Amino acid sequence: AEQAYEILTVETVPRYIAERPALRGLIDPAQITRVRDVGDGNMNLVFVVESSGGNLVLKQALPWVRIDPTWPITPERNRFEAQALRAHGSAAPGLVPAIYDADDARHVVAIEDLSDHRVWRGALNEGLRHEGAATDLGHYVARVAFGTSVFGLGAEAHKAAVAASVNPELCEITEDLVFTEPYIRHEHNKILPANAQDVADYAGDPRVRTAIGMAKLAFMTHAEALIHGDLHTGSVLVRAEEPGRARSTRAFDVEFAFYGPVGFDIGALWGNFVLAAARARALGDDEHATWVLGLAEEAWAAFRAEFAALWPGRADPRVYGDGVLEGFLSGVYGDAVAAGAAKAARRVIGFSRVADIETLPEDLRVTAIRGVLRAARLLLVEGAATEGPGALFDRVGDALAG
Ligand code: SR1
Ligand code: MG
Repeated sequence: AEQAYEILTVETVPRYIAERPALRGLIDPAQITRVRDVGDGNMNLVFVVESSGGNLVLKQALPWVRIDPTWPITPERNRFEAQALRAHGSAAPGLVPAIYDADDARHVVAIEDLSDHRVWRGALNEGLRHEGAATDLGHYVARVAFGTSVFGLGAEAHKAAVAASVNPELCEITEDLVFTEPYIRHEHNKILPANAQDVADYAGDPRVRTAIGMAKLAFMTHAEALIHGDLHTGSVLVRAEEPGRARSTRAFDVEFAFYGPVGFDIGALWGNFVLAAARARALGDDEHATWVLGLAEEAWAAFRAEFAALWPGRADPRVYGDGVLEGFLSGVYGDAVAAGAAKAARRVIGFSRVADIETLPEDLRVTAIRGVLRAARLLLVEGAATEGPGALFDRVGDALAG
């Protein structure tokens, strides 16, 4: 891929900060004590800049996928990230990192350093419980869903926001990796021989295929709100409550943001709870698996309650009465169930795997993948008809157990 701008390195970060007026005021380049390259995601460079006067994080989009440089991808995604961080920070203050600067020419955003938090996926995989994080995320999704929707913005501002947030390249990645490739023969798919029949049973089930087709259509057409677009547990930072310090939960990495179905964000969380629970079950920690699956209902209850609390402030209550609230929420629920299944299944069939499963020894990985696919099938085939996430994720627990 062509690279028409300078890529940051640990060595050049201090000069970069010195050249950016918005950053020079935050960090004195002469007082920088350390620059750490901490990028471990699929796509971007990330540096933590430490100074005696405070820290910040620089995130730079590469014009290719970081873990596969032969795969070109637009660095414009960094602009969507900045835009969505600002919109989400204003709709859901304290639930995303603060943004300090956005450099459209070098595709860099400068954001708050949250090194005293940890990535939720890793914490879940270690069996840790960050109580309240699922509630915080339910609130985050609700505030963003309401605040960026036609209900929160009104008709005119909503149209302008939709037009400014069309993010086709990143959406195409999701359309391909989540909703298409796992259901066709594709070079990205890596299937253990012992799971070949499990994948065939899942992806070959006509009911699964129809539900996934409908979920892809929803992803491409339900332009409800400026959703996060990639809200897996690796896109969440958590910090537990301590004496004298409140807990903190932040959604980050919003480069996939676009006007899409709110249920896709809820479903991303649910699908990743399934993966974490499958790991716990494979390791024999049923208690942790049950706790993790309980997060699905916790997130949903918080989302529902928060959205309903915001509802009285909606635009145009003449038309959008309380029946519309119920109709909207039940649409979100249906989208979330299908998205949850799709997001779990893609991580055990296609490109971009997760530590929850990949760090298991092979025999346990086979068991976990089998459970994830059984759970995904249950969600797609019977999920929307099951009474609420409590009952549904109890059944998911049974499906994981076999
Ligand atoms: C090219 S890899 C893309 C994947 O990584 C991100 O985390 C998203 O989940 C996306 O599907
Ligand atoms: Mg990401």
